[in-house]
Amino acid sequence: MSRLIVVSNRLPLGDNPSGGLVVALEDALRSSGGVWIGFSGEVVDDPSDDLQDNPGAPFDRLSFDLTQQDHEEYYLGYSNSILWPLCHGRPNLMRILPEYLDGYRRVNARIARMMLPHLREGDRIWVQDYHLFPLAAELRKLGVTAPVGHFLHIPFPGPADCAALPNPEELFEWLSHFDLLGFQAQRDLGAFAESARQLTQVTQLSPTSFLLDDRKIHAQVFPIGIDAAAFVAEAEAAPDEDRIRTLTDAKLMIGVDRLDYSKGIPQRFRAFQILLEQDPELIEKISFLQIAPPTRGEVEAYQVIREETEHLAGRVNGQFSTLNWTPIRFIHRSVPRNVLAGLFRQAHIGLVTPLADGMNLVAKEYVAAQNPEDPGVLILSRFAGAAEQMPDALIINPHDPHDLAQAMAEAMRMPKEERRRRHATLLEEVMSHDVAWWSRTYLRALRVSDQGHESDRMQ
Ligand code: GDG
Repeated sequence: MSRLIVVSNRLPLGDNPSGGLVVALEDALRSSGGVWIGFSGEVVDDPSDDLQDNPGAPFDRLSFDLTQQDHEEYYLGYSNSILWPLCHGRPNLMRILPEYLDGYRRVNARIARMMLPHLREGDRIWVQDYHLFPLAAELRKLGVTAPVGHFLHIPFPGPADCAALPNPEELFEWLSHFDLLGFQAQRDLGAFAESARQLTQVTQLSPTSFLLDDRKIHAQVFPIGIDAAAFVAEAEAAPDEDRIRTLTDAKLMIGVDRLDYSKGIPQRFRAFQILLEQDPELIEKISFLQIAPPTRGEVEAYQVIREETEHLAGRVNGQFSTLNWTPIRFIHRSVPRNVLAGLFRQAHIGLVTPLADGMNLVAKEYVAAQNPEDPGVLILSRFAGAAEQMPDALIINPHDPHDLAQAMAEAMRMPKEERRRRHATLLEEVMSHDVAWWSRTYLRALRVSDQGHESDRMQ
């Protein structure tokens, strides 16, 4: 039996590792006696170079700690102050320091070394996300010939952005050691092909296979989904006492995002301000709830976005609040998942307006949570990967506050008939391409790409 080895920056720990990814991979990991490897979340002075076992899950969980320096250079530095802004089209927010790249290389090399004694003949390795681009190259240096796949959860940068990296050629060198690259959307596969063409030696052999630095790799689109059936059940069971109450009969509009500059939260507040200015009939008729748990607070760009959003929400509230109504409620904390599911169901409008986003799972959760008899309206940015699969949402340009305000007005007044028609198509998509479909399809493609390589090796 071929074991599945998953490697991600963060190991899912805790008693209730209920993230969609965990649910999706649990079956594959359990049935193949698989292993999940990742960072424990502990920053320590003198971390062990042996992976630590974390019992309590139906598969093996092996973790490593990081030093403060590793955490700053590999995680906050190269991953989140260079790659994250770059992949989200914001090279101006990059902070390039040579030690970030050194730390990123060093930690990936260390993870590969720590993995080695745990690998067996026949294993398949699936690496998650942008923190671990060099991992296959490091494993190959140590003689590992197992199939290694990568899935990128965020957008792939186009040539102009890639060229802003301190090491664009090295990025493609790293990628050339994977057997299969998985992307969220056609947009990303296209950006990868175009960036590779402009910045490195590449021959495209077919729409999904490339000769990159003389190594054959496959690259395909696998849009990630949610654990849809479970989310529907969660929304149906959500406790009534967690519903939002207002003194007016206002309809709820909801946004739920980590407080990240890629998510377009200030643009939402500006659009909402325009809506209330242009359509005063909607005063006291619409109430906007924005839940935005903090994230990566050590990175300066995140401190800036926090101040900007708080300032804007205060300004809109100051301008429009009445004695009975506050237009924006801005919650800068995390809310329990079942409460979130109930709020999605209650909300007449789901607002998903990132400036750039790999997929955006909130769009899919909002759709799954609706009552099909009387569903709400999803407003979705054309720059979310999800837009490729969800054309029946109201698709908007988040940079244009007038376009967004117009969509809010349209959603407020959309007849039930149209809401039901749009929702039925969206729900069908969310249910049929759920997270289990995603992992099955990816792992099948990894097997096929490895068979292709085996026959190449035999020729
Ligand atoms: C990356 C890519 C891609 C948010 N606030 C609370 C809460 N959440 C949950 C949401 C959703 C998840 O967090 C966020 O997922 P997203 O997809 O929106 O965004 P990223 O975190 O940026 O994820 C993204 C994803 O990877 C998967 O590939 O879709 O494009 O950037 O599930 O519901 N959950 C709870 N309380 C909160 O306050 N319980």
